[in-house]
Amino acid sequence: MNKKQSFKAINRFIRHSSSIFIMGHKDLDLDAIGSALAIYQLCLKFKKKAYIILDDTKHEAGVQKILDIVRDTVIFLNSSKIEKYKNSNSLLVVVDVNKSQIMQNEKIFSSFRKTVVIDHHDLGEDSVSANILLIDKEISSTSELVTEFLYFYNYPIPPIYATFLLAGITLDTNNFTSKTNAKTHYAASYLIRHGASVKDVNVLLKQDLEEYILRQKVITDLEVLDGTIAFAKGSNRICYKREELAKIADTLLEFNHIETSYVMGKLSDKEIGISARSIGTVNIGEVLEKLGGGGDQHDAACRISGKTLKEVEEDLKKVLGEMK
Ligand SMILES: [Mn+2]
Repeated sequence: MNKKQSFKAINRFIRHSSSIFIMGHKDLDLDAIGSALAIYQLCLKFKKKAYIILDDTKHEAGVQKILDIVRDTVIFLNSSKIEKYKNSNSLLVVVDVNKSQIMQNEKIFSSFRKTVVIDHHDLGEDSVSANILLIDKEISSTSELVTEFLYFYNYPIPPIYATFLLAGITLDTNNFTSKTNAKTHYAASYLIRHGASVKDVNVLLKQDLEEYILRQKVITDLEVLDGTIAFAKGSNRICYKREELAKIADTLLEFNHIETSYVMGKLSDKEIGISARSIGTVNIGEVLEKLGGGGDQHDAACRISGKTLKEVEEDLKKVLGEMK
């Protein structure tokens, strides 16, 4: 199925379902919540019952702001409650993720008879098989993909939802500096024409000062390998969020000569995370695949259990050495 056919199939699917459940990945980010809410408001426009499945208990600052804004108009459901509202004609729309183990709830995907996945991450062996699988791994973000769907049909989008989608695109492109092409800017301009506020996007993207300081500390302890690879490692005493490691990796690409960045840190006492970014010259997805992770030439990550930070660092350096 090409993209247009997928758009049409998704449109038909939503219109012919009795109720629509929308779900993103664990640890929602602005791209996932922005896409989910845009689909949600479309379902309401079609006079459908719609729900957003939300199991996360803690939220990243920008996501929390959005949840506070929409709380009174959007129905969020914990996945333990969905059975009450679901029937055989209910549709599950998954956004910004295609692997069940990182969805808000790992188990419910298979309980739906009708499923759609809309995502910009590469498929892997453990990806789910949905009735409609709309994957565009060249596109910046799921928010851009959803925006494309909206303008394909010329569906109106309320300004506030346009702002959320623009925030998703802005986050995933690191302020339009990576994975951005003319279509990304077209999507952004479409959203701005529909009332998206760049000023409000900046508020949603404002960072937490303490987290910023924590990230700066990781960067001060940086190694540059072969003149182009930035390699940073968190403190052994601190646990980091995956998004924090990703943000540090993004930042490192802003410096002269740096083409690839690897940032590793403890996610918990049992788990080490690595986040990698590249300007596109190295397939970092392939590098991290060797350690059990995945991704593409811009964006990759992995999580490793049962090893120390030092051991993971050695493993990664060994892989990098072998791949030269
Ligand atoms: Mn995304």
